[in-house]
Order: sequence, then C-alpha cells, then structure tokens
Amino acid sequence: MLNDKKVLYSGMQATGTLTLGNYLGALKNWVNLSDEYECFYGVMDLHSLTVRQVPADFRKNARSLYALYVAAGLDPKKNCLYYQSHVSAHAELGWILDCFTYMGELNRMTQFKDKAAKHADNINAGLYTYPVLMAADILLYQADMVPVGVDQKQHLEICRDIAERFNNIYGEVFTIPEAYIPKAGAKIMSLQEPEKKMSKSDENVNATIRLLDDPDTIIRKFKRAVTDSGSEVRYSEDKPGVSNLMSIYGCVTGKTMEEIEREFDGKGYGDFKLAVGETVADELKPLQKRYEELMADKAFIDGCIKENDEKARYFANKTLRKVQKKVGLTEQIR
Ligand code: ATP
Ligand code: LTN
Repeated sequence: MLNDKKVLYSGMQATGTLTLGNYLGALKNWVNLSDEYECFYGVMDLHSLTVRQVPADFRKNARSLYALYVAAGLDPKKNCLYYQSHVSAHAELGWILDCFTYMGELNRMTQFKDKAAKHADNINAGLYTYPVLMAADILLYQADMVPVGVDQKQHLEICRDIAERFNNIYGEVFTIPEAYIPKAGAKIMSLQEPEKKMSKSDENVNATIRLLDDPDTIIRKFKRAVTDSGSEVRYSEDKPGVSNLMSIYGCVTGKTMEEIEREFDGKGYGDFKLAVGETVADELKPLQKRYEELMADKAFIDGCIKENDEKARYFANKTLRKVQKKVGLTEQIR
C-alpha cells in the first residue's frame, strides 16, 4: 500500500435501500474504522445479480448505495468507494478461484441454502459461487480486515481457506484476512419476525427500518414492532422482540443492556418503543440531509466514482497479474 496502514475491505449489495441492520452491523463501523485503515468499499453490483433485478431500479439502488456510503461519513477522497463491476479483475480472479474451491465447501454455505429456498425459481450458478467472487473481492486488495455483520462470517472463513490453499501451492500471494464482527449490532432482527434477520430485500415494509425513512415512519414502525408477552423491558432469550429493540437502542446510544433496563424500569413497552423510535430517527437525520444534498450533486458523485474506480483498478490489477503469473497463464504480447 501507499503508506503503512493496514488494508480494510468491505461492501454491500445494491439490492434495495439500506436498513438499520446494514447500518448498525456494518456501515457505522466502517466509518469508525476509516481513519485507522487504508479502506476499500465496493458497491457489490455483480453479487446483486444473483437475484433477478429490474435494470432501472438496480441502477438507482447502486447509485443510492454509493451516496449513502458518503452520507454516512465515508470520505470519498480518503476511502476508495467504487463499483465492483467497474473493475474487471473481480470477475477474472473470481474465475481462477472457482478452480481452487471445492463443491463440498460451497454445499455447506448457509446463505446459499437460505437464498435458494427464498428464490426456488432461480437457483443459479452465481448464487452458488457467490462466496468465491466475494473471496476475490477481498483478496484482490490484500485486505487485512473485513468488517461485516455476523451473517457473513462463514463467507469470510471460506475466503481464508481458499487463500491459504492458494498460498500453500504458489507461495505467499494473498494476505489472509480477518473478519471484524462488531460486539453490538452484528445481527439486528426483523421488527415483525424477531427470529429472522432484518434484511433489505424483505417485502414486509414494517419489518425493516430503512435509512431513508422519515422520522414519523420510523416511529410508527417501532410502535408496531412485535414485542413479547409481559410488559417488562428486559434483555433475555425468551424475549426476542424486546431484546432486539434493546440492542438497537444500545447500539445507537452506547448504553449497556443493564443501563437500558434501569432506564425503563417500571415503564411499559409503549414508552420504550417510542424512545427507541425517536432516538433512531434523530441518529439518521444528519445522514438523510447529507444524502439529499449528494443526490442533487451529480457531478460530484460522478467524479468520485471515476477517480476511485481507477484507484481500485490499479491495486486489483496488481494482484491479478501476480496470480495469473503464478498459475502459469501466459502474458499478453503487448
Ligand atoms: P439482502 O436482503 O439483499 O440479502 P442484506 O440486507 O442481507 O441484503 P447485504 O448487502 O447482504 O444486506 O449486507 C451488507 C452488510 O450488512 C453485510 O456486512 C451484512 O453482514 C450486514 N447486515 C445485513 N443485515 C444485517 C443485520 N440484520 N444486522 C446486522 N448486520 C447486517
Ligand atoms: N456478501 C456480502 C457483500 C459482499 C462483501 C464482499 C462484503 C460482497 N463482497 C467483500 C465484504 C467483503 C454481504 O454483505 N451480503
């Protein structure tokens, strides 16, 4: 790298407007880590194609995702924020790594099983090899660390296995990355079915808080959130609904579960849900304002994308060339 900072890599799919889960599990931590590391954050548009997309909506979602990265506090002059599909090395290394990944390994991936069950009419090969493309993303930039929510842990493990296998054959080509999974917020659950993770492609509007929801909508959704029997605000396994709301509140305010229990001692679910709603709405206000400004400034966003795509290409191609050479592909005659 250009300096001695360690490298951080992460990204999200452009499959819909980000949820509070994406924010608390990933984006907020990215911002906190962005000074300390040399950071690359991708708009993972190739991964998004594993589920059928409507082209016009998909383009809008990708752009909106890019603007949300910036609005959340990632400075595009310091962090490399780019589109995955604009760097062809991802697909190229993805193919090579496919040849170093066993079907037995991919058969164990729980995300594949979940998505295959959800999209039974479109169980495509991309969905199956999704983790290999993800490994290529990370390994191209020689990332030391990958901040993600807990649902991505298994993908990080297979990425490490592929990298180690490759290094064992060809020498130290890839840096072996570590997952960074936050202690709080790593798995925010649906507001309607608290046993399921909050997911941006959920069709039930009341199940997710979107980062672009207005304050009234946010408060209304929290008021309607499914809670458990009883009326006590207490963190426990048998109270998944309330515990999820407490995790959200804790993540945003920095308070511990005990502090929250004390704060709402003797108060009912109604007061608690209202407090969570108001706190989340306030947290998101500055991000939403910045987002509107950015979406109105086409030239600025276009300039950032162009500059960062080039930077990403430079680093990614360096690794790709090395890999091509190692496996014995012949160099192009220039
Ligand atoms: P989709 O519904 O399309 O599968 P998603 O909401 O699961 O999307 P991803 O793009 O797969 O979002 O994930 C982006 C990042 O957000 C990842 O780091 C992932 O671990 C994290 N993340 C997603 N959902 C949650 C959640 N409910 N809680 C915490 N982190 C999450
Ligand atoms: N699979 C990830 C998105 C993703 C990613 C990556 C995250 C694609 N490539 C590389 C970290 C590093 C998800 O969040 N669903």
